[in-house]
Amino acid sequence: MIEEQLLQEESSRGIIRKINEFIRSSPLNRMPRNEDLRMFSKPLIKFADGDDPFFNELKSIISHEHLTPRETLGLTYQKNPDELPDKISIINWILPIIETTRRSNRKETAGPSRFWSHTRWFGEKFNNALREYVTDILTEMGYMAVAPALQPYFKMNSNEKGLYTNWSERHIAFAAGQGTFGLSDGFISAKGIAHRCGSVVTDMPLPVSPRTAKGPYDNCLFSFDGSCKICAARCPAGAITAKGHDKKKCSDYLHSLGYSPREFEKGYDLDTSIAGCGLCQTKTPCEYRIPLKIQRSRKEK
Ligand code: B12
Ligand code: SF4
Ligand code: SF4
Repeated sequence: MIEEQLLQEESSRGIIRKINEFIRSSPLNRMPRNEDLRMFSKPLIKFADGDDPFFNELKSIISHEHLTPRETLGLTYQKNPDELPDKISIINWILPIIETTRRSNRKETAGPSRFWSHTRWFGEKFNNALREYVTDILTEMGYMAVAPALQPYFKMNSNEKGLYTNWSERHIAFAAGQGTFGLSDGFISAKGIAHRCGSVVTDMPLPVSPRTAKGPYDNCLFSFDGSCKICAARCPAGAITAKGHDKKKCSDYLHSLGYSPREFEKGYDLDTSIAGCGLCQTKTPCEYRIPLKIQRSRKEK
């Protein structure tokens, strides 16, 4: 048993080392036209148990279509999920957005800064390259591995609340103990809410990271003591209220920014088809850390 644990620890250290190196050295993690800037800083990497009962709960929290990790491996390798190995793991990463980008977005009030928009577009291309890289290193070692977000069966649908997918990276991050949601719907990790995240499912046995949050909104000040709501005040679409985040309002606003000539008039050079926004993720107490008030109260306990 102890030997198995040591092996798992060693495997996890190897994976963490390789991901860190990829983030440091990949030319895809460079800000277009500002090559001296990396889009993301050192990641937070954690592991979830693929058979955590939480994944079945997601079928009611998100949709019955949301896949369990076992289902994704089964679909990819055309196997019955029950015939897969006993231990399934998930590797989850949080890619913190660099300070230069966050600072540039803090100044904005109507739409994203150019750096933020480029991080939305080119940063996600890098995130996809990382998904592929992690899948490749695992399969080269003889393990099964899949990045569900890159699969042909990855789907985006909508219901009365707005858009949703059958593989929600934020809920995977929650399962891996990376943090919790906030009033804005954004995911507040130890490095805050301004990040992008991703995951890979594998049969490589890995040590499960502990999930310390008691509730799904523990890292948000509004949930903590009813205060803050700064994200709501920052949102140009009026999509955030004490009741939460209106995905449809948010999504309509983002689409209105997508190709808006207004952006060009303002001197932006977006050259992307998706603008993003993220005003609710900058100039907030949760931007790059868990709000200090919450951190202090945890230390006192
Ligand atoms: C569809 C989508 C959108 C839609 C809808 C957003 C949404 N809230 O779902 C629109 C177009 C509006 C959108 C906007 C943005 N997005 Co978007 N989007 C996605 C996508 C593709 C799927 C999200 C999904 O499936 N949601 C499912 C629904 C059901 O979940 P939800 O709202 O997240 O979850 C709520 C409930 O489940 C609730 N809940 C209720 N009961 C319970 C019980 C428990 C136990 C738990 C845990 C939760 C829970 O908790 C959640 C919060 O309220 C993901 C990528 C991915 N594959 O995950 C990126 C993603 C969520 N987007 C991201 C980003 C960055 C953005 C933007 C900032 C745009 C930008 N880049 O500038 C904005 C921010 C909007 C916001 N305030 O959250 C990041 C999020 C990073 C973060 N820090 O949170 C993601 C993860 C992309 C990525 N790879 O990093 N997005
Ligand atoms: S800005 Fe305040 S209310 Fe909004 S998600 Fe962050 S901590 Fe929560
Ligand atoms: S909720 Fe949507 S529209 Fe509002 S600030 Fe956040 S990303 Fe922008």
